[in-house]
Amino acid sequence: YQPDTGPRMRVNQVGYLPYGPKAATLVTTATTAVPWTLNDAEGKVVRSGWTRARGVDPTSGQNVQTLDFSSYRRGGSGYTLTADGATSHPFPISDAAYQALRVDSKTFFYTQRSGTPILDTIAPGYARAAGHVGVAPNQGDTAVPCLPPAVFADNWTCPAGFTRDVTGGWYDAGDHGKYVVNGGIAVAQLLSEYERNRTADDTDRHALRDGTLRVPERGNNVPDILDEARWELDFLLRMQVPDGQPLAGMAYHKISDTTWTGLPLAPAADAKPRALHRPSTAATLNLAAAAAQGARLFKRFDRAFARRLLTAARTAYAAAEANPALYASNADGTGGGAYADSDATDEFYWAAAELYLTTGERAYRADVLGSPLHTMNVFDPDGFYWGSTAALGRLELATVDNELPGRRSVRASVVAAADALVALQSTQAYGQPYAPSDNRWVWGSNSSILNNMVVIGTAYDLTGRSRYSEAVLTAADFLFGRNALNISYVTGYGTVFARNQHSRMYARQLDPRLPHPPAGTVAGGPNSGLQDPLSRVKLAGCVAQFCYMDDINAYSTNEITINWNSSLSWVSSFLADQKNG
Ligand code: 9MR
Repeated sequence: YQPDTGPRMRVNQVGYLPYGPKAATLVTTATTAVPWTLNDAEGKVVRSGWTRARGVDPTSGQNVQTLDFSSYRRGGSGYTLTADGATSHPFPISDAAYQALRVDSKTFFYTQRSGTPILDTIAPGYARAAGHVGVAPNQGDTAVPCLPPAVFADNWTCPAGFTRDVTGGWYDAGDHGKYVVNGGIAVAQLLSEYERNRTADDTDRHALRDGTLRVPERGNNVPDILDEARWELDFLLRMQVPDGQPLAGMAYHKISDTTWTGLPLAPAADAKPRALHRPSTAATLNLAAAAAQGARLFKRFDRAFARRLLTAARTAYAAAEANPALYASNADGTGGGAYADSDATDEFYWAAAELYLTTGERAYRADVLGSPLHTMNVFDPDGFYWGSTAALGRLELATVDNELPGRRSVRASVVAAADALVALQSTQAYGQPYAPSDNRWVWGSNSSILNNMVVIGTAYDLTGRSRYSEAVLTAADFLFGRNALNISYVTGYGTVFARNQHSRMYARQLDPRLPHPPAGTVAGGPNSGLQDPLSRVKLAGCVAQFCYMDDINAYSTNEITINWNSSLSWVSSFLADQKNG
């Protein structure tokens, strides 16, 4: 399999900011510097210089050179870069480069909504019937039974005839499952984006406004991003085990079909039985963390809802303390993702942090301070994700006002992590702040990159130092085309972009009547693990960045998920705020 990687000059196809950093990467056989030119739309040379030889880049196996044209600041469209006989895709230089993405990256959540019809007036081209509202052929999610307990080694069971209404929420990804650990981190990231708009200096407060996004709740005097978040929070509340049931207060780990549904398949056409899965400590704490954060932020808009959230968060946290090691199993991955985890220390830390930030109570503060993670570096350079959530707690403790003793070192730990990432980034010829030491990129590597950008962006918010905002902008170049495959990983953005991501709804590749994913959808990205049958065959022997293909069946490299788009959402908001460089 030989991907068409287009011109050897690699740029950010979405564009550069007039006052931002501007770098590009050239794939070449030349081992010493070569001259480059920047050309305007008429082909006139407007700037020139010499490249810097970088040798063989391990993440691609290519011999590459880089160039920097940051000093050129005139806005316009149709610019190209030329060197060594290669001319890049055209790109703009514009303050507006990321404005639309900030909105599009969130429309994704609307079209992923379960339990409600998707309206063409809100998402043109994406209208569909409500999924899983108890209308045939659907069997859920209004009365979902528990999975037969035989799947688990322990004795968890539900009383005969027990069912639960778990309608709503977002479909997790390209499948029809809804998973609490992943829903928790995704909604938390949207909430953090909102909260950042209140706490950070350098934002235009976009997330604080009503009427900014494509959501049906527009005009209800609640910021639209909170409306979208509430869709998931309401679902998370339904996933809490009710009083009187075994493990009351815990959260069911997930609800999904009992066997995998095929592709393509609209949510409303899913005829398979669905089931609740045994509660887990991790799901319970993710619910506690997200609900505690939601309680803090919804207080000014809906006090009753905020109270419900806080009660749910407290109850969940207490239930997790009583059941601290009830883990989801890797064996439970039929019909839905396993999302298995065998350590909840990080989830405890994150949940305690949110409960402390919301309530200020001593018990939660003591749990934050007493966590073994509190004094550790929780920032893995491979990025945080659903299985490793301590960084979310640390970022919150650093940015949300609080009186935690030792707060300075909390903030310093974020800046130190960002410094390490910026240092790593500077060694990378493609400019991504991600380079696993074994050169094996993980499932969802684009979200590793995006979440590392969140850490660096937070350091900018804490310090105001432009080296951090510039590092985030440079990292964005990678996602939008300055990479080994010369592809923008975000649908609808750039000249050549991912559009055949694994999804049962947006399966245009399989059925021309269906749409591609909506603009603003990020693909999982290169995955050295080749964990699906197609990639295993087509990408055998691939080097890191080449372990990706834009094919709907390559689900381990090319899926869509709420937790990856939530990272994109936070980052796109940060990028859109950097209008002046
Ligand atoms: O995002 C998940 C990734 O971190 C795991 O390595 C992978 C394998 O367990 O699963 C990913 O999550 C998928 C889930 O299992 C099923 N729905 C789609 C998710 C995204 O690919």
